[in-house]
Amino acid sequence: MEAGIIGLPKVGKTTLFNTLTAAAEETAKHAVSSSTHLGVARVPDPRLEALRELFDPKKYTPATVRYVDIPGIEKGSGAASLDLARLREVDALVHVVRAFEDPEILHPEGSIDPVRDVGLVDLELILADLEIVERRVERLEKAKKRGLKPEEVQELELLRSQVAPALEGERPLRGVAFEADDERRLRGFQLLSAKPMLVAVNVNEAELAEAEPENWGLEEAIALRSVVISAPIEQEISRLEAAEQAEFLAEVGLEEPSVDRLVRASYELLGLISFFTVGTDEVRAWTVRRGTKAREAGRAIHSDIARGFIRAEVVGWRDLLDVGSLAACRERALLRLEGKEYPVSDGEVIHFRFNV
Ligand SMILES: Nc1nc2c(ncn2[C@@H]2O[C@H](COP(=O)(O)OP(=O)(O)O)[C@@H](O)[C@H]2O)c(=O)[nH]1
Ligand SMILES: [Mg+2]
Repeated sequence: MEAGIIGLPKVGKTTLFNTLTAAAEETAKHAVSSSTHLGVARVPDPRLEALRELFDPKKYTPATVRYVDIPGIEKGSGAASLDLARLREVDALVHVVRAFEDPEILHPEGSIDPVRDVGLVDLELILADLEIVERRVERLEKAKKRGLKPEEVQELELLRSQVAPALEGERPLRGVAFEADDERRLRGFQLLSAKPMLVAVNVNEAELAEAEPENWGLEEAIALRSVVISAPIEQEISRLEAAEQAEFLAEVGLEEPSVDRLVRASYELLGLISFFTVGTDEVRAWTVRRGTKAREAGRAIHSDIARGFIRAEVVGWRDLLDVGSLAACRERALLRLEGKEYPVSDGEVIHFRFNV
């Protein structure tokens, strides 16, 4: 999965990107960023870490999310300031909004107001979408002379009756409930305001422990999920050794790094879950959509597993840790045999039996 980090200039996007992907891109107060950065974040997962301790494997492979750090969006640009081509490809958007005060860093609007900023950036996405939709409608209208295919008729109807009105009313498409067929029709357009969005509210260090997204009324904004972070603090945390990290987290009143919550929230936003495979060779997390059946989950590992699928041996990660080995789980009937239609749950350890 790939998420694009967007927002107004100087809100902490690159600081967050650096933390997530252990990169070191420029974040000086007065630097102007104009390039797009790409990095990979390991999905932090205490469950997988615990399994690693148990198996002491040669190889450890957590799930990953790719993040793209896009230069700041300028108001009124219709997202022209965006690396649009790159942004269209991402599965989800992480919108960083500024809630921190810092007299040395000018806010383009002159004041701190996360809800307003969410609206500003949404508007740029909406305008970029509207341009695409209007162009498509125009083309289909022209093609009417030669006669439209049934599929084109439906597409035109969808764009005219639902998509354009929402965009013209300045409503992001992610808040519109489309029928499954219409959603499929729209997918090819890669519309920006239709992408799932997570808002990362970047607050001052001092507010981190108490801050709730509700404080800004963000939950009422359209179809959003939000998490509170303090980008510089997160960066500091990520540079500490594990023991120091725990101490520091306690000091700032956090149970875990906020970026961990952010990555998990991105997962949930996209309806993704992880299942694990374990052994002394490798302990590994695999990413699938929620509701994926056992045989398809096997395909994430290798097509042979799906082809020659016999059974999935399934146990919850907690049970496996409590009991200490797959063999012991089997003895205590904690290891279940499931067929190809079994819907995999988040955090299950699976051993596939297959035959090709
Ligand atoms: N005081 C304060 N400064 C921050 C915070 N987050 C980012 N900054 C600073 O804001 C400046 C711009 O950050 P950067 O990550 O480059 O923002 P970008 O333009 O959105 O990529 C940098 O000097 C950061 O150190 C924060 O939560 N509090
Ligand atoms: Mg930047």
